[in-house]
Amino acid sequence: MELKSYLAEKAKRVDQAIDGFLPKAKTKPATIHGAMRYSVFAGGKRLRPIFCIAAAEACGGDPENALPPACAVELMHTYSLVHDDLPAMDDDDLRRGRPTCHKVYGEGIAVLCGDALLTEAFLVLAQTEPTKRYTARDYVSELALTGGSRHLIGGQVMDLEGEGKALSKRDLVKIHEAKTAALLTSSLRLGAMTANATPAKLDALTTFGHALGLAFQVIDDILDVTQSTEILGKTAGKDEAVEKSTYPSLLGLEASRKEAARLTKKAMTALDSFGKKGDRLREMADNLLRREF
Ligand code: GRG
Repeated sequence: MELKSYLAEKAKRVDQAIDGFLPKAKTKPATIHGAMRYSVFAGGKRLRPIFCIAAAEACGGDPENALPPACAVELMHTYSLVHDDLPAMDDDDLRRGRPTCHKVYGEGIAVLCGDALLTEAFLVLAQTEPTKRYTARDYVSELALTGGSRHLIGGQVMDLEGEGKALSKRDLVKIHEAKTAALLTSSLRLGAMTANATPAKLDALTTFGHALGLAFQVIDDILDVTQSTEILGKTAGKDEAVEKSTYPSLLGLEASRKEAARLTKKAMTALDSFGKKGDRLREMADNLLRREF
């Protein structure tokens, strides 16, 4: 199947499953369920759930068994975006091209909406079938470790505390590991766990997810520089009011491009043990880094 059709088909299946898991919009109190659905069904790419499903397939598993963790990682991702957009954090008015949750529902409901999505993520994750090697304890530990203060939240703290300061490359890498690479890696690992993957396969996916997540961020930073200089008369947005350390600002553009290439190669090499079964993951990584996904 062509990648484009594969992505569209999997995104549709994930959306159907999330729709089935979430309380209906009219379930009382309707405001919170409306806000949760507004935030989740806002046109996200479903990158993490599709990587979760593709990892299950690469390990010989049934994609349907990977649906609960696939939905759980998307719910956790959406919670992080809703909270990240709040006035106390990034104070953004738009997300995925639409008014942010707090702009539509108010700050109090947006805080609760994020909390509810995070809680729901674990309720959904609990529906994952155990395999010979992995039980509910393994699934929950995987996602909780990533979502907690050691990774996702820790990364947000480092980001908040680093605002207006010149960060080292080491600090920048730590932030991207925590904010981007960790959840991508757990998505892959959870999918593989539903396929009863060997620990060696989980290790390979950890290396792949980590390198891919970092490469994604380096490329994001490079595009920020190269694309913004092309836009004439661009007015500074809220993000630009606070000077942020980026790969190009720390290493320069050329070294950043080399770093992106090094990380991309590392990600691809990590898939060697999958042989042809890793082709879909390779294709997705390639498209993600070219920003065609
Ligand atoms: C715990 C409040 C809190 C925040 C955690 C994830 C995060 C930290 C903040 C979100 C902001 C951000 C830019 C994170 C980097 C991760 C990233 C690349 C997010 C965008 O993900 P996409 O491109 O978005 O998959 P869509 O909209 O397609 O789902």
